[in-house]
Amino acid sequence: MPQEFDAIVVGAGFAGLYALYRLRERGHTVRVLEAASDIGGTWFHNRYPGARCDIESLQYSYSFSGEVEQEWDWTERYAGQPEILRYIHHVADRFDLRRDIRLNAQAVAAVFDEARHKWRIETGDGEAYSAAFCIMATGCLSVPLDPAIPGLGEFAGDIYRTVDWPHDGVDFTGRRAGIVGTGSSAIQAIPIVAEAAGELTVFQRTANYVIPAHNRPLDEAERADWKRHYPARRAAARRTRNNALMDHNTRPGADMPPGEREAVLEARWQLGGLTFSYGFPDQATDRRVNEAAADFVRRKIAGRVGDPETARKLMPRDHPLGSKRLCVDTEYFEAFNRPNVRLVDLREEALVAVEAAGVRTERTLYPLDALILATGFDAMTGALSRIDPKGRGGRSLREKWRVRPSTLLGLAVAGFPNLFLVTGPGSPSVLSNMVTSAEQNIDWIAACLDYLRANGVVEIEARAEAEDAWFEEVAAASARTLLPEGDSWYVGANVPDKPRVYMPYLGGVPAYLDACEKAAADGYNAFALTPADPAVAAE
Ligand code: NA7
Repeated sequence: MPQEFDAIVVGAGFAGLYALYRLRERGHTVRVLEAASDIGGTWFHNRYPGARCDIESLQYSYSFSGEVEQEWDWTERYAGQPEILRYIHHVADRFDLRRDIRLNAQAVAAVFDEARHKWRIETGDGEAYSAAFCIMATGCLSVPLDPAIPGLGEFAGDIYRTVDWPHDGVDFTGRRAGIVGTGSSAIQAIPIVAEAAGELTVFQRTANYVIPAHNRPLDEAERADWKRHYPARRAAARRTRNNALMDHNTRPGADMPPGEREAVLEARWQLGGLTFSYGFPDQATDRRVNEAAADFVRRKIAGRVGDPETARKLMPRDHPLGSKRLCVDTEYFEAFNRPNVRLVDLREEALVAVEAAGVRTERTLYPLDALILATGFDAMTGALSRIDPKGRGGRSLREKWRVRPSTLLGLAVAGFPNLFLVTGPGSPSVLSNMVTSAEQNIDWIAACLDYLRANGVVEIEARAEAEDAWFEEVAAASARTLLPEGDSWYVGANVPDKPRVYMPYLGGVPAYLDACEKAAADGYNAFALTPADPAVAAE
């Protein structure tokens, strides 16, 4: 017999832990199912050297508890993985969350039982659970992709994946290391591996726009200032496009004299990190402004890399700035000035295969002792497609999303009653501060469950026409920008056969929050609500 709960939450990262806290507080019985051997989600898995958040720590943290805000002291502007994981453990302990979390319990199947209005969820460890509601807090970057490179299995050295790095670290001293990928993970790892390794060969397919983090320790005065102003700053952040205070400029770049535009870009560069996206409100929509920012970054690369030929290869030219996620670095380009680091441009010499001795390109064999894969994720839809929930009439979510990843507000899917997503496709999600956006989604879900309970509703399901309308809205928001042009994980370009759809909602957090609020305030008109069946209720 399955174990019965009011709600099952899949995933014990930032989102799943908050879902547990919030739903438990509202009087629901909840069980969290976590595939890993401990909590933390992204921050449990991604332990590669240099792993660090690209949103500032004072903002990339829970807002639901004033006490936690006051008692936790972030040590750096951008927190590293160990510190974020410590924070997650602190919150879990403080609110006694662990007692309702089952670890090593990977959800492998989820089937909606229409007669009972309940989800049945099975885990890889052979357990079964039943609940009226299933909340998928499965993460947006949680299913890693091994690259389709022939011969990976032939490699005689060690293969490491950034996403499941050995917990006690790797000693690269004196070894010939190679790394495939130059996305955010690789860009953080490369300078650190380069310092340790005998040699490091970087295999780059696409050069990326990379902005310096200017990471630094936080001092007591800065922390105290944030602690004094947290409520007001969180509220202000929710009125920004991305749920984060990043000093968003409001003056368009299009009509600015070039000298002035350059000054704005230089100021952004000095601010560092993702703030570079918010130098001009038209940077993502006006090609000339975007190109001015892109050209600025290329010139900075030229200034940071000693060898002009290497600098040229490191300059992105084939996609608008921001159409792949901006990377945030500490000494990334400087690593290429080291005598033990070499760049292989796979656009000039394609990767042919991995062999026992190393990586072979069209030109030569690069002998290696260790190979690091930093090759990305099946983003936003990957985790759910893998579980493949079966909704009304046995309908498969994987099959539905094979056509297009449509949702209503990134929260619900037509054909899948009582299933909720957190930061799903069609919400601002990965374009925003994920912690705050997850909290907002979960607060919406919790309020919805209150409403259903108060009104004797046993089923809630997104209406297909409402979902279609929201999908069009999401598509229109991205069509107003240059951002779908890049072959990014935002559009699923890194996964063979994935439909090319810009998945996150680009209309900004305020518009999204308005839409969520409206969807609740009008009595959930965009959803079909089913009242309790007296026969089942009497059981
Ligand atoms: P990303 O950003 O998806 O980067 C993956 C990298 O791996 C990227 O440079 C890819 O090149 C490269 N890649 C993937 N497959 C191959 C093959 N077959 N050959 C060569 N190179 C390949 O993942 P990250 O983990 O770095 O970052 C993910 C997000 O985590 C990041 O955006 C932040 O939000 C945090 P490509 O660009 O596809 O040519």
